[in-house]
Amino acid sequence: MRLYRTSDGAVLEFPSGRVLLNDDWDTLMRVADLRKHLEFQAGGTPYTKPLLPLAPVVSQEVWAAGVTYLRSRSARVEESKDAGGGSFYDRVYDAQRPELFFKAAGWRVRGPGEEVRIRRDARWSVPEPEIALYVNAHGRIVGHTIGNDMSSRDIEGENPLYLPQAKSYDGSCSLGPAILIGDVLPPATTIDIKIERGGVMEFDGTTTWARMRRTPQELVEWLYRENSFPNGCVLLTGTGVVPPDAFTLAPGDVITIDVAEIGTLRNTVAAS
Ligand code: DO4
Ligand code: MG
Repeated sequence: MRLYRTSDGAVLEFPSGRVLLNDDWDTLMRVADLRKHLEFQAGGTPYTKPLLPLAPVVSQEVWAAGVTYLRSRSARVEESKDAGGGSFYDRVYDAQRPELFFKAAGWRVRGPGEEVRIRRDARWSVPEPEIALYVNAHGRIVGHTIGNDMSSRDIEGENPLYLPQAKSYDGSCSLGPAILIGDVLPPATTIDIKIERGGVMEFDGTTTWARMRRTPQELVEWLYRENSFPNGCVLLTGTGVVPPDAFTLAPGDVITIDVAEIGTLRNTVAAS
């Protein structure tokens, strides 16, 4: 089952078709057993309009985990070595406590087809294709979607204390197109990213969910230790794909992230 947020309301997709739900988004995110709740909706009002998904988030906070893949660790060590930050990334990769940071309020998140942004004061910007967990108020994983954790690598690399500015700004996060309902994603799931400029492929990369060093439950457990989320939250799980150091995003670039089980999240980089 896939759950979409649309301007008509929440739309649930079964292999047999789509239905429009009566519950509003935040109510759904508060349901204790979302899968069971949704399974009973199959006989609801059919939804036959073309699907135009919005960002699948309303009042949920978006958090993110970092340095959960070897590729992210090596990229970060390299970008911050002149600032003496390299060892932080090495250490957090192996440490028991993961890196967790606040990424965006729900209203700041862009959906499929919307523009994402690079900071005007950044020289080196990249997308980060990630699996995002939907976690309910009880700390239970209820689904997965695709996330793009847009990042300014020069700002992050200059000083690790600049991380919030490198990570959180208008247009720095996109999510979608749908929540794949369920608590587990198969380890073999692949996360593919393509970046096109003027119709030409600039970068193409892939990783698998199995390459993440930590378990999703472990990340959730740390996040929920001292935080409560009455309407649930979204947790980006880190990137395993980083373009080569010579690459930076430019306005007009088209970023396409594919996870076959979930769908395609495509965004264009805004002009400014
Ligand atoms: O520590 C910097 C951020 C790491 C991150 O966002 C990632 O690994 O995905
Ligand atoms: Mg990231």
